[in-house]
Amino acid sequence: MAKVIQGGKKGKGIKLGVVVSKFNDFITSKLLDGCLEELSKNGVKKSDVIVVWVPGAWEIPIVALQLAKKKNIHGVICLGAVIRGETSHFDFVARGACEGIQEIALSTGKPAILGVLTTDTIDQAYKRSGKNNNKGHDAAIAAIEMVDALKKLKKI
Ligand code: INI
Repeated sequence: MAKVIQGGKKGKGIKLGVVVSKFNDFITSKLLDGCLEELSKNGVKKSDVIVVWVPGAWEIPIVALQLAKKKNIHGVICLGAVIRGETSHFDFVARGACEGIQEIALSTGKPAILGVLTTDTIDQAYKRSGKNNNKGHDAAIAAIEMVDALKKLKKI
């Protein structure tokens, strides 16, 4: 019988950092609400979550890295909204943020969850930050599951 490992939705005792960008805050504040609500629903204590606001998605990785390096933080959730404009700026910011976040996970061994929307339009961003479809909510679940899965992996 194969040994199967999967992270559960057990948030109790998990300490997380949440980094959220001010740029497009009409979207990112909704991602943050969805994220915090879901963390709480799954047993993560409010006092175990630290939220840091940064200017834009470009600035997310440096702060998320500092948080992820801390002993008492199990993982970080990164929330942002990069919306395509008329220039290639979008591509640089989106790629820098996403690759930076991935690098944090690989260099620290802690989950760094990608909750940065990269959309062509504001409408697409709205659709992914609403009550029923909210990527902040998905990011919260991913963080809890990953912390649990990595904890289990350490034990084998
Ligand atoms: N930052 C975002 O979070 N989303 C965007 O859509 C965006 N665009 O399109 O420019 C954006 N730019 C700002 C960037 O993240 C930095 O804050 C800025 O360049 C200062 O370093």
